[in-house]
Amino acid sequence: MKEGIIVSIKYGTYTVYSEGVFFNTSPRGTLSFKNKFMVGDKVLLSEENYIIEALLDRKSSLKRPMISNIDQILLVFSLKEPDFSYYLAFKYLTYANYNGIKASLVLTKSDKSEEKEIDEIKNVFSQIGIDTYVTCSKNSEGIEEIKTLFKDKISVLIGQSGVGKSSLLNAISEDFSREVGEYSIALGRGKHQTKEVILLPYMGGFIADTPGFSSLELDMDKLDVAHYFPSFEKDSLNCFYSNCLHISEKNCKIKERILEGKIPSIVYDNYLKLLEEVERR
Ligand SMILES: Nc1nc2c(ncn2[C@@H]2O[C@H](COP(=O)(O)OP(=O)(O)OP(=O)(O)O)[C@@H](O)[C@H]2O)c(=O)[nH]1
Ligand SMILES: [Mg+2]
Ligand SMILES: [Zn+2]
Repeated sequence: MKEGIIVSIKYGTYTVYSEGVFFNTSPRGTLSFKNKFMVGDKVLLSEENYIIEALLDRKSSLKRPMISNIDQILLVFSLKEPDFSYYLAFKYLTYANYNGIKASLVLTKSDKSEEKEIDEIKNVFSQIGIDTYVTCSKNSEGIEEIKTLFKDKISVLIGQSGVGKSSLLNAISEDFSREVGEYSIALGRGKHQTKEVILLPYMGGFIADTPGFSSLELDMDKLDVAHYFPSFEKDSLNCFYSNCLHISEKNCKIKERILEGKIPSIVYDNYLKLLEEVERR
């Protein structure tokens, strides 16, 4: 048997990458009844006919976008068109944290933004230990730096439609030839150009291009948010109440840190907003 990884699933065709070769195949009948395969799945192929014979254990998996065995998430946000949103950034970071996957921020379209705005965003996220990379697919700013992140890892680009995920991939390597869509000012979003998750082999690892989504429904409750909100994880374990929501409970470690000025107020404001959203649902 040959080990490989599913890089795309489209119209019943499973493309598996193994030892530098792409195989268009499908799982053995009984196997596809038992399992729902996803891009990122490690599988075993028969040496005779390259049929998928087994699904190997998943290290991790995400529902949206649907993908498995991810080492890192790059949350892609444009500075303009669409405008950067702190709220969405915190929401996606909470989602990544909840799923136990390391996430960093990639800001795109730096050609459309002011230095001052970029520094402000970087400053907020560096205070809570999140790496931020600034890029431009038009003038190649930050592209060389970002290339080094992908070595030997499975990385996924996640972000709204039109932020420039596919453009970023094209800037990283001409070989990718990803289709790029227009951002519509009238609609305030991209045109959902990328329709399927696909893994692209790169520097001993893979980068996933994914469809942008316009809304992310969190399947978390308030306590999950209170625990997995970026930079809350460690301290929230030391709050007096184990179900502390860090609002006005006594001996709350998160509130202490805010009063000491160790958490920027924009972080806490967005936390309260996310709690509210989860409660409304
Ligand atoms: N000015 C500028 N425009 C950019 C940059 N990167 C991407 N764009 C434009 O943004 C629009 C959307 O780019 P895409 O790469 O298709 O965005 P996407 O995130 O892949 O969108 P979906 O596939 O719909 O999720 C296109 O018109 C790009 O030309 C950039 O760095 N600067
Ligand atoms: Mg795209
Ligand atoms: Zn608390």
